[in-house]
Amino acid sequence: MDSFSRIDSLVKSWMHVARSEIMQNFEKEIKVWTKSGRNDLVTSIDRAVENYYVKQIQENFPSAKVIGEESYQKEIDYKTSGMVWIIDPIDGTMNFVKQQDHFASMIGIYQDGIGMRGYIYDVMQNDLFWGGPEIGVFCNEDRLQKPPDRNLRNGLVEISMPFLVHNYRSLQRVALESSGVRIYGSAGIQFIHVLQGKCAAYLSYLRPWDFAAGKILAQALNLQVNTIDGCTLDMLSSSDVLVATKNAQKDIQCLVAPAR
Ligand code: 2AM
Ligand code: CA
Ligand code: CA
Ligand code: CA
Repeated sequence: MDSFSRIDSLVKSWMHVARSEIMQNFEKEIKVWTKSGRNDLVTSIDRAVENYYVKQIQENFPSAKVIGEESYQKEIDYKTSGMVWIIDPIDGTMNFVKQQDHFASMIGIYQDGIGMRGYIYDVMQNDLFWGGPEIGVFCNEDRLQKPPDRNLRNGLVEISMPFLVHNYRSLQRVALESSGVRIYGSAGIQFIHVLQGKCAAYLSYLRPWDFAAGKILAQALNLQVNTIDGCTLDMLSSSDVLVATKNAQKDIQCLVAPAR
């Protein structure tokens, strides 16, 4: 098993290279394609950053398995044993295209199903959040303190647009009970807000690469990361996800309607 301090310096250097590539490409024309629908985008930069990470991982860790959003193939029989890297090259692609802001690059590393390292890079703020269970969480070189255990009434919540407009499991009740709702359109950026204590909870339907890194970082700060009902997330399955302080999780679970 490689020492994780070596892995940390490698991953940070790759993410810094990816950031430079992204920043340089703002000057050029970025190709954009739709995937499942008009709001589900992928760009030439998503693909280039993912290919770059995969190449680096394969060169440095030839036995590791790699799952990336843009190269994910359903038919591959992924196993959680050994070292598994889960990549979201650009999280918040719509923001990347429309705003050139509020997007993140994310990598999560699991060893035999246990989260070892998460990295979420807020590219435009140049803030790299990284860490894991043994070392805690850092923003660049500064250690993050555990956020206050706010209850729902005293905290902002971030709820994905589909959940809120469709009132999924009566989540509008949660919105009304909270201090207010914010929606940013990037799971990575919204994980960061919970890590920093800027909001008490984040609720969304997420795929493995959307939560792989954030789950590791949030749990290292005593935050709760589960399904809305409090079940453990399967690292290879999509699911509804609640990231929250312990108090906000309790409050939210009292308000949500049973799953149908
Ligand atoms: P993405 O940009 O990497 O696709 C808001 O859209 C957030 O939800 C983003 O973090 C986005 O990640 C994620 N997301 C998950 N599934 C999505 C989908 N089908 N369409 C758009 N965004 C999705
Ligand atoms: Ca996407
Ligand atoms: Ca994503
Ligand atoms: Ca993505």
